[in-house]
Amino acid sequence: MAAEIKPKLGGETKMKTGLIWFNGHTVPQEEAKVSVLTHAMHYGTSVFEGIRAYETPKGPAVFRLSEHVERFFHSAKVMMFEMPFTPEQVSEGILSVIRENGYKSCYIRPLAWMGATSLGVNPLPNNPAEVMVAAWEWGTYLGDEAVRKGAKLITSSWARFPANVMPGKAKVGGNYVNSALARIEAQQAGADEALLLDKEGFVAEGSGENLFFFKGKVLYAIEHSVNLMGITRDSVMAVARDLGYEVREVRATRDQLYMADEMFMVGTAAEVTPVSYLDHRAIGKGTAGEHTLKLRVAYLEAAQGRNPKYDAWLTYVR
Ligand code: PPE
Repeated sequence: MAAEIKPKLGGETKMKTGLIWFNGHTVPQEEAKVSVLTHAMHYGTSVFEGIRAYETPKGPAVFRLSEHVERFFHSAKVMMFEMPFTPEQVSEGILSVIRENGYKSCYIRPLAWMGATSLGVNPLPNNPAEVMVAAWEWGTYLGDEAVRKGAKLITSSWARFPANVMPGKAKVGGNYVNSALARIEAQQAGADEALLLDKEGFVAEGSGENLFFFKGKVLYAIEHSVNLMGITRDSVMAVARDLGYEVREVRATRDQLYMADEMFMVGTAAEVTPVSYLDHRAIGKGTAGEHTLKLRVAYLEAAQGRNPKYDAWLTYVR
């Protein structure tokens, strides 16, 4: 006799996100449900963003909202999604989720996906896309210890996909199967995060972060090539130049990273996270680097509205 299987309730999750902006309306999380025949669930046909809002002296503010919303619509364009909302409406949805949940600071996840109108690989019968915005309180991405002592990385056996295999500059759900495989491998190996190389063996990016390293006081940013054009990367390069660092964009090899004085990862979720070890080799002193920590402080000052110079990056939630 077959064992009794107790199905989990649809939409059951341990994550508490409060109110969600779901196709234009704010609803409780329990009501923001989709069909099991959702195209995106079968084929990864979704696009998303990761955005942070920070507590500032003038109330909560979203960091680089317009750049994130622009990338969201660009990702949708790559997938030929018809978006049923304008960028202004999605921006307003983002602000309303923060406002209505009463968050002081949070991580925001806009998602657009191909719905359940039809199955079969071609997604376009599912146009227009469906859209939601959720938000939750999220602390450090890789844990406080990784920020204090530096994260331990391993190079993944999974390569970052070439530009003619997947659209790496679009934040497409399906791309993250590659990230998830790398992240699982890192976790199983006892590391905090995975470094992915490109098909030629050059350094690409982390499973969810762009990479930088220091040689002396020169800051090297891993060039875009196949990587996501990170908004944090752009912000950190600007902040570093303002602090007087020389910044160069390079194509680097993994042994070049072993020889670096400092290394760190950046992303909306990861912010600026120092790296202490790569493939069991200490980077510099094997701890969080001094210039890295200086950049982390300056980046957070900008994001948290504590440096008026970067006020144009903030959208206040009113
Ligand atoms: N590369 C990848 C592959 C990536 O996913 C991110 C963001 C970045 C670089 C940095 O991009 P930006 O956030 O614009 O600076 N990763 C998001 C998803 C994290 C997750 O676990 O989910 C993020 O940081 O929000």
